Amino acid sequence: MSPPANDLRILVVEDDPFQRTAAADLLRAGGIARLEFAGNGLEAAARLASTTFDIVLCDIEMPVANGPELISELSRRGTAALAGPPPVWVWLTALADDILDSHRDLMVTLGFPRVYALHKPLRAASLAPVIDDARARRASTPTPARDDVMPPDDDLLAAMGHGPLPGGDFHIEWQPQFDLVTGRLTGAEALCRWHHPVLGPIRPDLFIARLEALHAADAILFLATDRCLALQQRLLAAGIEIPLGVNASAQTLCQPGVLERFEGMVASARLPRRLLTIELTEGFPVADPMALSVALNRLRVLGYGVAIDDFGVGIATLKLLADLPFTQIKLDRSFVSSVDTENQRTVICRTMIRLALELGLECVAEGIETEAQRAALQKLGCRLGQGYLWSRPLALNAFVARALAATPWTAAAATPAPTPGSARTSPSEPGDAPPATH
Ligand code: G
Ligand code: G
Ligand code: MN
Repeated sequence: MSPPANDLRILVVEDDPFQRTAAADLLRAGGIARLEFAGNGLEAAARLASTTFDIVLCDIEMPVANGPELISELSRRGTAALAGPPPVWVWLTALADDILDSHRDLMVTLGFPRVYALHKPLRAASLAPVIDDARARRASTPTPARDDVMPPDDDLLAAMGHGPLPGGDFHIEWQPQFDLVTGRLTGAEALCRWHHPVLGPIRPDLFIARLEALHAADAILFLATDRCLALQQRLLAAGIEIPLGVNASAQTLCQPGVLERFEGMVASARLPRRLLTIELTEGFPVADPMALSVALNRLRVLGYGVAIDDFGVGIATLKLLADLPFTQIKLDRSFVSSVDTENQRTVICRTMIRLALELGLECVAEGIETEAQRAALQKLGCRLGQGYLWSRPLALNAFVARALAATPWTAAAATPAPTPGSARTSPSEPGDAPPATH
């Protein structure tokens, strides 16, 4: 059961005595008894380090140690910043929406799971959901999950088959992609997973970054490709013809011999190359732009699709898009997640979608979680997407079952509408009939 509101402990960070009294009156009228105050960001940081709060209501504009300075102080203090679990955080200001949004994102980045941004003057109606949220959080005893553990490199290399120890299981999961308008299955992305024998599932961004640093990430490209080819045989046998995406960094694609081996695998499987898309991941910097351009052009000439992953984040810049022969743009989740709520991001999404359309590229929105996001993206002209709204990444058999359930199926209906300038949808592309030998 949720605790009563009067059990909540709230910190109000506010320099102005009038505003402070107004907030206190409002909270006390709502039954909150345990109220504490700080007059600036430094006082607030000291209180947070010694006491556990359920909610913090924090002004952004303060003459001494304002909102940004408080963020910086909390970041500097690291794990010592908070005495207990993170409170529900509320920014209060009369400043413009973009500043509120930006402050909210910063707190999320700092690790605060629930962050609100409210305009002054504070009202009971806007505070009610915050109080409900804090009560619900108190009621559910949170189990602090440690999901940031990275096993030693030896385990990783062993799991990749490079070392003497059994390092656990690497496998691929499949996240289906859908037509935002018709709801049809249009493809899937292969995502690598590592289950460590002792520590359990390891976050992909952690182990993939280590593999990149060890120059060993080519192994997961080959693993993903191998599984893609096997899956494509099953899908084609069932009459299902959808492209599958595999991720690879610039570093991996530029490694000598990698493209040859990749192409050799696809050629032996006699898979039409247009049914494979290589997603250039955003994480690893491009050391040799010329080599990357050569690699992507080689893939295109052979008939593969090439996607710029997490567009707008990391290395996935307009410059990269301008220089390289992509066939698909993948809109990063960080933009998609607020496409329906934040004006600034809606504009950015609309512009990126238009850019894709005008360049004749497919546009795939990533991380769609709600119907509102889907509808907003559809309205902006984005045709394809993936995300928890439809499905998390699935184990092989679950994905195949889902694909089969989506039949009766016709290639024409499920393939995204051909776009001018996109070589992927042309029937005469060289990828259609790979040679048996190479
Ligand atoms: O599902 P998710 O948490 O899996 O993936 C986290 C990140 O890891 C994403 O940025 C994704 O692109 C990347 N990733 C997942 N699988 C692979 C892979 O096989 N190769 C590479 N290079 N990156 C991958
Ligand atoms: O390759 P890329 O960075 O785009 O990897 C996709 C990542 O996003 C994977 O980690 C995948 O598990 C994750 N993901 C896919 N759909 C969703 C979603 O709807 N919400 C969230 N939060 N993550 C998602
Ligand atoms: Mn990807």
